[in-house]
Amino acid sequence: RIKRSRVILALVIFGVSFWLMLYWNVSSVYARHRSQYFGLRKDVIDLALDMHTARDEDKEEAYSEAYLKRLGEIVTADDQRNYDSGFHSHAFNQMLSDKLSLKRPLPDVRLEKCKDKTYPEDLPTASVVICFYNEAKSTLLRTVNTVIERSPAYLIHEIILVDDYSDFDYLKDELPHYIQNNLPQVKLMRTSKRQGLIRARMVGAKEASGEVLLFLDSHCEVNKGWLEPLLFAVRNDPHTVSVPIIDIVNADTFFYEASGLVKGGFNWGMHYQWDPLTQDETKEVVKTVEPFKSPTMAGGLFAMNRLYFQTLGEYDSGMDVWGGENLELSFRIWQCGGQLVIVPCSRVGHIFRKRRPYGAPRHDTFTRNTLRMVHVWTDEYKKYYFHINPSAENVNYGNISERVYLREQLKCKSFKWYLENVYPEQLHKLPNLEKSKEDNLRPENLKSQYKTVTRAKGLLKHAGSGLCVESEKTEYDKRALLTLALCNNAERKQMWYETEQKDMRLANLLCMDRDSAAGPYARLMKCNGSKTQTWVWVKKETRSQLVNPTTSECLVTTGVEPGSFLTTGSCGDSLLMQFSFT
Ligand code: UD2
Ligand code: MN
Repeated sequence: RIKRSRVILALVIFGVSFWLMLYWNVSSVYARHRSQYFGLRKDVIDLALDMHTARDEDKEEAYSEAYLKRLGEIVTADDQRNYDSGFHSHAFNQMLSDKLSLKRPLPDVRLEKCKDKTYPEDLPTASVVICFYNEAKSTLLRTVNTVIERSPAYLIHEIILVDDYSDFDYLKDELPHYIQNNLPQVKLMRTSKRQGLIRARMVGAKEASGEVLLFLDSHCEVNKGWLEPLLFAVRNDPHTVSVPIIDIVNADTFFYEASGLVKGGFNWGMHYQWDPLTQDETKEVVKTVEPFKSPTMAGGLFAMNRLYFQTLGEYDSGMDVWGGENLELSFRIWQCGGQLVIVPCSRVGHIFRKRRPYGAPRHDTFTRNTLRMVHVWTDEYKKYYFHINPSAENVNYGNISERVYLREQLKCKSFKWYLENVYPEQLHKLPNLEKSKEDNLRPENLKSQYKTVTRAKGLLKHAGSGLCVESEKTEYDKRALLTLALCNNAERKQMWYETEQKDMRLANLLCMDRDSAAGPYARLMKCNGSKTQTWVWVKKETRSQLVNPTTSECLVTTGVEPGSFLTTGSCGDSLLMQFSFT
């Protein structure tokens, strides 16, 4: 009997002290940090990972895919509801974003040479202008916080937030207080009706008084050393507009992915596109890490001398909500005597989403805006746009006389000049006016528009097994994987084409792709020029490996028997990672 009461007593003491300790621990952590976070839920794990206090291995962990996966796990029904409503409002994983620190560590993905580059101290100061419409709090504040954390304070003249008449209560009510109490360098403005991002940027630019305007989207994370090289490019020549490399913050996983070296272009539907640099251009950039010229910009992120922005005609205020302004500004810069460069040492992450979560008061602002641009800047080349887009002829685009006048005043060059001197690649891709629109968009004809140059053709042989890489199918099937098989010269499904764009095409049709979002294995996908389809041979001494620049990982097999799959992994000396092209 004595024994039993002792056991019970011991259990009670243990239980009480356990709960006390737990309570004390959690509540003090919350108390210390609650005030900083504008009502955002803070994960305890997350707190341990703040930039300044984290150990290096924790930082590594904090941006690893595994960590983000754990944090983003949907466990309860509440999680599910939260997750769904986040996607509904923002088209990204808001639930996960809300759990991540506002200044979470990011991998330093700059080219090696960028890391020890220095810049003069007398750089011009920047007014950072960020417009937003119904943005999520965590992504908006992460944009602002990373700018403050990762920029020398004396270079930030001010940060101007332009609320484009958002409806969300936390933006209308809480945000002004939060800023007043926590962010003295931030000015918050609100438009008196929905303007769209183009006019909202003009509102912000009017308020600015720094030497340089620096525009950002409201869901960015600037990375280490992002600011100085952008400002340096603009300081050296006020008619230069500089753009960072835009890295990818994955909308589902929030994983930070480095972008490859690409420049901005467009197609004849007047959609922006990324064009890979040629091999020689890439070599040059890796060697010098100097800014390189780009025919167009994506639109959201750039630095521009403020007075130059004004004299060049700001933006076309007749453009609504979204779209077209990026090509308009790009053409205007080049045709009217300026230049546009991409600065390889400056890196900013941006959440790219699959759809735009907001509507527009007038629908299809993209076509309307593009028409305004096409009629002012593209001269006789507009016939190619209309050939691809015949229905655009009936769309009303308003009055453009002011912009036509601006072009005369600035004595700008022709679009022909622009194509010949800035974007000659596009001259070879003019749609064929003899053929119908449908014919022009047919894949076999697109091939001539998006011409690829084959560098080599042959079997892709795996050194570890002596087997060759083939696909379970040569036509597109998202379940088909790449596997090892006995080499056979006559097999179409083993014939690889290595192109000038550094993709690997099977049977000259589909591209080897290692998109982690699509699954853990390499497979064939439609060729799209993305970096998950870029493969670079790295040949050193006895090594000969295929490296995917997205992750800097090497192509590797899961085994040495026929039927083994292909994936990528950390590069090493293993024979499993060695391939040759025969
Ligand atoms: C890209 C650009 C974007 C803009 C657009 C074309 C990048 C990374 N992004 O689209 O900056 O050039 O192409 O027009 O290059 N916003 C408002 N009011 C609105 C709608 C949007 O203020 O009525 C804000 C929005 O909160 C965001 C920014 O404008 O901060 C850009 O909008 P987005 O992120 O939806 O555009 P995105 O990245 O698809
Ligand atoms: Mn955006």
